[in-house]
Amino acid sequence: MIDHSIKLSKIFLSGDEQASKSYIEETLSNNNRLLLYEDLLTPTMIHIGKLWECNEISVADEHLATAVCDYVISDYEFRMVSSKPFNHKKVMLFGAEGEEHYIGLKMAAAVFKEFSWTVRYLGPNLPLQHAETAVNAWKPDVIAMTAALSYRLPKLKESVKVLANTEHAPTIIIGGRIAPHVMFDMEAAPEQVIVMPTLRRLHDWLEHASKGADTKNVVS
Ligand code: B12
Repeated sequence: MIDHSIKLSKIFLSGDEQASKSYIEETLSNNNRLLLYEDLLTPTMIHIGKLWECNEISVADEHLATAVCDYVISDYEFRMVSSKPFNHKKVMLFGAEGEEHYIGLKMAAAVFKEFSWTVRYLGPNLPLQHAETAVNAWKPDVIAMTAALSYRLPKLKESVKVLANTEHAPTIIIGGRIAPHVMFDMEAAPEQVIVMPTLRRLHDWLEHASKGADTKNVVS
């Protein structure tokens, strides 16, 4: 897929949404969400990040590529919308306070929908105080958060502490680029916190939960 992600990044950078869609349709022989998200779009955006880091593209270019990627996800989800009835599980997703990276979170929301969860997607950078209010009002079974940068860790820890202790005691899933580095925190974190670096891990967990397993205390 590496070649494909390099080619797709060029198309993203041209800003051509339709050409991006066509390239993806030609490249992926089946409609597999994880293949599209994990193996094509994510490496494409990582490549965009490398170009940006090396000053080969501008911040504006990177914004354009992100906008096209966002469009591709929305378009795919629009076409894949399921008529299956919702199950009774509720998930609230958002980016930790200060966190602007949301593409991975949007993908995670789609994976929950695939398993017929009722999804409330609140986007990036949700101030903790407002997250707490929303959780108390809506009482989700699961809160899924994303963070990308290591300096977000203190806010993430604080968020976990506050949200895990809300009345409904939701399970908290932490994803995003930061996830592989959150392990040190596990000892101190409440038992309902699960660190999930990838969408495949989330998919497996949801599959497990859909077979009747408790959504709490599932080893990540
Ligand atoms: C686009 C982008 C931006 C956009 C984001 C726009 C948006 N709408 O998301 C903008 C311009 C805002 C931005 C800003 C910044 N960015 Co930026 N950004 C990127 C870029 C190029 C792509 C991000 C992306 O969408 N990736 C694709 C998604 C799908 O990947 P992902 O988020 O990791 O998600 C995957 C998993 O982590 C997981 N996942 C993610 N969330 C969740 C949630 C759950 C529940 C689960 C289960 C899984 C999961 O699933 C996905 C698939 O596996 C990356 C490059 C990269 N390597 O990713 C840099 C990158 C992350 N950014 C970086 C930096 C430095 C910044 C800034 C600090 C730059 C600055 N000086 O202002 C700011 C910080 C802003 C902030 N306050 O958060 C660095 C981070 C370096 C580091 N040391 O960690 C990177 C790596 C670029 C680089 N190579 O240097 N960025």
